[in-house]
Order: sequence, then structure tokens, then C-alpha cells
Amino acid sequence: MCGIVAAVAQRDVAPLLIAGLKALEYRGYDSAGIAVLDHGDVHRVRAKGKVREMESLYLANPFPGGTGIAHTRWATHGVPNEANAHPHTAGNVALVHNGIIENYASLRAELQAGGHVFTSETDTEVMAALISERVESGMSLREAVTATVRGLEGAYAIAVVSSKEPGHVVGARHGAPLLVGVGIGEHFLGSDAQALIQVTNKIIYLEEHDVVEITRDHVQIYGRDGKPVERAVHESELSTDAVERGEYRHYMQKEIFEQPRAVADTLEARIGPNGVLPNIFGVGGDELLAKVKGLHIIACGTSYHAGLVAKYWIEEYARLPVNVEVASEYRYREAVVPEGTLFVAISQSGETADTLAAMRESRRRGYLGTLAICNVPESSVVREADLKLMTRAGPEIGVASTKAFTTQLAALGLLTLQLAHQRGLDGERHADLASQLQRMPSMIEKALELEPQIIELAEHLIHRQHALFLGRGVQYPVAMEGALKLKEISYIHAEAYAAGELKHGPLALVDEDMPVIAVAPNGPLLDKLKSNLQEVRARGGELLVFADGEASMDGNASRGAILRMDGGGEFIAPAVFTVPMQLLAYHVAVLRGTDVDQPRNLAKSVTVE
Ligand code: HGA
Repeated sequence: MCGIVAAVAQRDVAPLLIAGLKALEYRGYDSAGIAVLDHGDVHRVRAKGKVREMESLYLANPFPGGTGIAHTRWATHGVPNEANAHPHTAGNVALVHNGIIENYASLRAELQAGGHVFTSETDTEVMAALISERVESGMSLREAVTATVRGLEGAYAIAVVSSKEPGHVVGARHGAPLLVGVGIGEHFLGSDAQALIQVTNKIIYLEEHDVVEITRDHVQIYGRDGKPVERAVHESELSTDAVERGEYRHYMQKEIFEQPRAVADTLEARIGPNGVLPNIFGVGGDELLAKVKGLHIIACGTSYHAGLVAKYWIEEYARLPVNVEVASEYRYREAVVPEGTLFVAISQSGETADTLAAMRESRRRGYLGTLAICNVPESSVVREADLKLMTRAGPEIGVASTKAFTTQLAALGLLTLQLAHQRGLDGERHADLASQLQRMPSMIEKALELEPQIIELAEHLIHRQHALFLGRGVQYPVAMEGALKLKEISYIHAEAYAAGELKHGPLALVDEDMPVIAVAPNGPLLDKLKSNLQEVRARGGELLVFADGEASMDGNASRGAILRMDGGGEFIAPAVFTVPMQLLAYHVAVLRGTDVDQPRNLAKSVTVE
């Protein structure tokens, strides 16, 4: 999603801004731009496409200046082109924006009626025009920004400069993240810590409705009431190495292979021989969880699939009812909340706009409490939740989520175990689940050894237009995740079905051109699944089956292949069987030559609704 970087320094800031934008490239975007103040002039360069295309325009015609703003845009209002790329300028002002201004049409009409001429189709440009007018009428830049954001509906993180105030950048946030980087004799704004880690690890996280003014020597933050406020400075633990690609061809491949470590980190010091350790969800966590009578899990995309796996787990082992819903639906529907329900938000970035809004909405719906499962400790979702369990996946750069998913499963496994234990799960069963969970990293490690065979399987899919993924029970969400990965990065249309549903419609699609990928670990539903696979085989469909080591598959894959692996036990098998799904999608995409880490039209950290 859009990225913001801004700087005030003694040195020329354009190279710093461009380096910051490159660090934000992983979020996915379609155009980029920078604007720098130089003795009352505003130099601006923008380009459709990658940061390096904008950078070469800059290098062909570089400009000095110690105050600047920069942006990568993921278009919401207006096509991706140079005119719609940020920064937008109006009079003395240049501005970058992340979010959506919902009342922009009426503001734009009023400004046009007053004679303002717009040069883009964006919602963003109205803010530049309003702030510029106010500065012209005598307000300081900060006053003009404060007055302008008060009249906005929607979501924004902005960074603004005015040629009337060189040496100052003003930022504001509401519904989209913005943070301050504190340097020595220089200050920065960024939409995440990744953008700033090359210049500082000292970070101040702004809160909703904050307005901030940075100069070389000062940072002043103003709260919702316009009065100065103090916010703590944090030391970010990110390192520039954590975002190096190393020997891997893509970040996604690196992140798939980091999963044993990431899952082990997520479990570390949270589970022991007797099960989950006390209060890993935060102070008072165990007490609150003991009162839970049901759960609503809210998430988007891959995190939603992790929630679906948890539904099977929690209902089976803890015997608590669980409802899982995508955040964009939940937030606009009058969900019934039975007494004693826990609201669980799952989000990799903790800034996913729909999930965050759903969590805020949940506050007025009478939940017992909120629990965040998230990868970014300082994120809004984590800060606003009552209880939290951090996944420790480290920075995830590939837009298609991989290690975030398996670490979410590890965290949800801990939650399941704790809830089940508190509700009297039989001791032997509890011990078995706990030991399976502890084996999750090594079983994932083993599954990664399948890569050479998966590369061969990938050949089966590269010229296909469609694919079906099948699973039953807790493996159905794994099939959904497999289909999502394939769609996201290879652009092959893929659908997942609960295998028992096949005959109720999708079987009509099956012929020799329709590959069917089945997740088939051992378990009580394996025989049922095998019958469903026979239905595919009888229609000439090509079967790619991922099966547990010894299970007989009755020659099911007469066309296609059976790939044997070890799911590590019924409880953790969803996490382990996810690995070949990820590798398959990855290698199909590589063979098809797509932009694996930044697939078209997609963005990471989806901070717009
Ligand atoms: N609405 C603005 C910014 C979009 C955005 O925040 N994307 O992440 C535009 O379309 O330019």
C-alpha cells in the first residue's frame, strides 16, 4: 500500500527519500514521486512504475534541498499515471497522502466553484488546495493542516511542505499509520519503521488524530485537542539485514524457508512440558480466557484462512463456538454477540484498515475483551487490543503472505491449547497436542525438503488457466490458502472447495484441462476424500495429491502425481501441509515469469478500506 517518507536535514534529502521509498517497495505500489524544497522553490519528480524509474528521472536532473516528502502510490482514486502520482502541489504546498478522503467530491466541487483548477483525479489533491489557501490567508503550515484535517472524512496519513516554510514538514494521521524518525540534527516521517531504518532506529509512533511538525532540531506533536503532547521514543529492533534477500531469488522464497525459525520463535518461551506458560497473552490474560464462552475471529485474506483453521481446532479441542468472518463484512453488519464472546483480530501488519475498523466497531458491541494476533508490536491493532500474542515472523516483504500465516497458526495453536486446557481437555490428549505444537518447526523444515519434487509438479500447472484445490475438515482452509497463493502470484484462476461439495457443482468444471490439487493427510476424513478424488479421476481430471507418508491412495493419481510427506500429526498438519502449497504457487509463478514479490494490483499492509 502507499508509502510515505519525509525528511528535514542539513544534507540533501532526495537520496534519503529515494532510499526510504525503496525500503517501502515491498508494500506494492504503481507510481512514485518526491518533492524537495530548495530556497523557496519546490522541485518535484514523479513517474508511473517503479521507484527506479522515478529515480532515473531525478538522477538525470538532480536537485539540492534539505526538506522533502516522498511517496509510493497504490491507486484508489484515478488511474496509475504521472498526473495522479503524489506529491500533489497547489500554490505554495506539496503533499503526500496514504488513505481515502471520503468527502473529497464535495470539497472538490466547492474549490472548483471558487476557481481552483485540479490537475489530477485523486481525492488527495483537495487537501493540498485547502492547505495552500489557508497558508495564503496567513496561517502557519501547521495551523493550516490542523484546520484542514478537521474537515476531512475518511482516512489519512499525510506529510506536507510549504515553500513559505522551508525547514518544516507537517504530518497528520487518522486511520492510516505514520511515525516519526528521530535523528541527530535531522528528523523524518515514515509510514513504517522499515522506511527509516537506514537513517535511524529511534521511532515515535503517532496516535490517531495527532498532528506533528518536524524541523531539523525539533519534533512537536499535537493531540486531538490541538494541545502539545509527549509521545515516547522507541528503539526499533529492525535491522537492515532482516530485509536482505541473501542467496534467495525472491523474498517470498526466503520467507518460505524462514518458517521453521519463525514458528520456533513464535513458540519460544510460551510453551513447556505442561502446556502453555502463564499469561503469554498479557497480564490477566489467563483469567480473561477462562471466562470465554465463544469467539469471533475477524481477519482478511491469508489471516482469515488462519482464523478458519483455528475454528476447527477450538471447536474440537476446547468445545467453544467460534465464528470467523472477513473484516470488511463484519464491520458493516449487526453481528449478534452472545455474552462472554472474545473478539480476536488477526493481522500481519496490525494496520489492515478493515481489521482495525472492525476491532474499533467491536468496542460498542459488548465483547468480553479483544485479543490481537499480530506481527508488528507497535501497530494500531496491538496497541488497541486488551490481550495480544505477537507472532515473531520478522519483517515479511513478499506481498503474498507465507511465514505470517504459519506463525499465526502457531499462535492460534497456543490459544487453542490454553482454552482447551482450561476447559478440562483430557491430560493425555493435551500432552499430545502440546508435543505436536513443539514439533511444528521441525515438521515444516522437513516439508521444505520437498522443493525439488514440487518444482517438477509446478510444470503441470504453468500453461493452465484454472485449478481446483480440495480439502476436507481443517484442511479445507489450507486448500483455500493454496488457491489464494496461486491466484496472487501466478495469476492462474484457482478455487478451493470442501471436497464433499465437489459433486454439488464444481465437478462440472472437471475435464483433462482442469488440474485438481488435493490436501490429503491421514485422518478420519481421508477415506471420504479419496472417494471425492475418484470422482475427479473418473472425469479425466489431473490430480496432484499431497498425502501423508504411508496412507494408501489407491492409485488415485493415474493422471498427475502423489507427493508423500509427513504432516506431523492431526493437530499441526494444516501448518505443515501449507508449505507445499506455498512452494507450488511460488514455483509456478517463477516458471510463468511473474513479479513474484510484488504481484500486479496487490499491496501489502492494506491500509485503505
Ligand atoms: N487515495 C489516494 C491514496 C491511495 C492510497 O493510500 N493507497 O494506499 C490516491 O488514490 O492517490
